[in-house]
Amino acid sequence: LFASVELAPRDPILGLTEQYVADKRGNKVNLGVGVYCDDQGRIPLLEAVRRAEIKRVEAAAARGYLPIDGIAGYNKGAQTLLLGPDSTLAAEGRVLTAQALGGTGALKIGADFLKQLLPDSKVAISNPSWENHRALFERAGFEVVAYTYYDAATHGLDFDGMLAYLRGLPARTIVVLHACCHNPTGVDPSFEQWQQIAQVFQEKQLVPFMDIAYQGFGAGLEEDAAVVRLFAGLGLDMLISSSFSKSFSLYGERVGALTMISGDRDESARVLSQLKRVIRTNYSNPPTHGGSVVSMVLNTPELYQLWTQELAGMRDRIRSMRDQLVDKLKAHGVKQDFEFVRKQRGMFSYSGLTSAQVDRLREEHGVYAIASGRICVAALNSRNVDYVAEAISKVL
Ligand code: PLP
Ligand code: TYF
Repeated sequence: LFASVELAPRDPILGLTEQYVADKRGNKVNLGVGVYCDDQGRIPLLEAVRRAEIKRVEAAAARGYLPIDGIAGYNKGAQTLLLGPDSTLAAEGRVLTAQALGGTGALKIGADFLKQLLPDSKVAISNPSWENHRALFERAGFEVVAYTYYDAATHGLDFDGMLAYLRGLPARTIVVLHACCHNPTGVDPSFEQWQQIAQVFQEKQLVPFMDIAYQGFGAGLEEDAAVVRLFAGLGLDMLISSSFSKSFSLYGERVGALTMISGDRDESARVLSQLKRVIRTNYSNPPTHGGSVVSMVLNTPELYQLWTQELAGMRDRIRSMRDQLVDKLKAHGVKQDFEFVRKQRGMFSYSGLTSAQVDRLREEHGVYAIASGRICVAALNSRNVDYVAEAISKVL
């Protein structure tokens, strides 16, 4: 039966972590995978999460099946993070949210839903984009193209190129947008640029599928949702996949959500009924624990307050690591300009290192980065940043 099965390639990012784990050197540093580590180099358990988990265990809650679309309070909380507490769209019943298995799960149920609705549409992702975007939408049956995005020469956005590409797409093309903290480049459009991008979506009737996996890691929870609110405010029907993996440091609990904004309450009810069908035939209903914990944090004022403080702490620590990396590169005699690293947002930086330099970093210094030159700034800490800067100075 399985004799003809071919060996599939490893996920380039998760595969690198396997290599890192097997590395016996004591000074190794994993800047590959997008995971936030604290200054001790550990994945933190947030205090807000810990308190919610204790409450949950003490309550000895039953573990029956959840509704197909998950926990109502979780969904409302996820929606409020995106649109704010006083959203008119939500009040009008035009917004639906379903708990999903991480941001990936949200993208996948969104993709499966869209394939039924728009079987002939293409999906456009940014060039470059998160490793899994292309594969996920192709698996769902779509042809995937890539829109102009990153400009290596400026370490910034090729905004004119992006607009021109989007303008050339046929109506109803599904366009995946990173709402903030672009993965892998760390380069986001400015709000003024987003306004122009939104205008193209209106004019050309493109379908926005926003991916927000790093809300709170850019400028702040509210600020990072500005693009979602901009598009929603213009009356664009859209899909949004949220991930709480990073913002709650709950990677393995698979906490995410799919939100869809439609024309009216009736449309929304029909869309939800079809989305539930997609979920039911995939995994029936989501798991209880992670969703309950996130829901408790989002809906308990003291825990919410604590969480936003902890999130701000993570955001500030990453910013400080960006500064320290740039300063230490200079201190190690690097003449190349790395100032762009300070401007990039979120966990990642497209460092401009070539794949040959990335190989040398790994082989000679035990510093792991993605072949594209992407480094996870959130894995730097006060103990390894100098070592990493020195290693980079040696391979440049
Ligand atoms: N989208 C982007 C842009 C990401 O970087 C990630 C990272 O994991 C995801 C989606 C997937 O999120 P999750 O880990 O919650 O599935
Ligand atoms: O880009 C990253 O590193 C994170 C983690 O298949 C990740 O988004 C990477 C690859 C993957 C799933 C998650």
